[in-house]
Amino acid sequence: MRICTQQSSVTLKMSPRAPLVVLILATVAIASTQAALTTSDVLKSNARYFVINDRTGTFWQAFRYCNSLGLQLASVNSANDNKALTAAIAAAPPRKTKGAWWIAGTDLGKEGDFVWVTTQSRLGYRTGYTNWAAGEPNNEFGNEHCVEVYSYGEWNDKNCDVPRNYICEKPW
Ligand SMILES: [Ca+2]
Ligand SMILES: [Ca+2]
Repeated sequence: MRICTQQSSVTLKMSPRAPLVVLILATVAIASTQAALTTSDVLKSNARYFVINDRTGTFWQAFRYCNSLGLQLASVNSANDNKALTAAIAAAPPRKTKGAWWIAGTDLGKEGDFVWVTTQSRLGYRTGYTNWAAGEPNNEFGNEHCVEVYSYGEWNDKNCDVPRNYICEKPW
């Protein structure tokens, strides 16, 4: 023990005494938001669906934002479309909010009669394809008139004023 202590003491004496520097690492909240999508990004992209995870809005705010990019709120007309939509959700940058994404379905015109507001065609028109979650649409509280899609691709009618991320598509 004694020998050890002495050796230790010698080592300390021989070492240059560096000043103790305490580095305080400030937690810098680096904005993890994605760069906002621009019309030029849209024009360059071959994608059909654009998942907007850097902002939220009501159904109509989502509608207008998509239009401002030369896009429209997303519609889904087949199982293939829905597959592409869920793939786009999975590939999108992470987001801070929970919940589903607005797509273009609504029954604001006539209760229970859902149309794509962008094309004025009924959900399932021609293809018969819809992908409602079990028990939906249920018009809960008599106040659900806009369609959201869950990450796994099923649809729900929801209060149009609830803030949501949303999905735009290239019109064709
Ligand atoms: Ca409704
Ligand atoms: Ca519902």
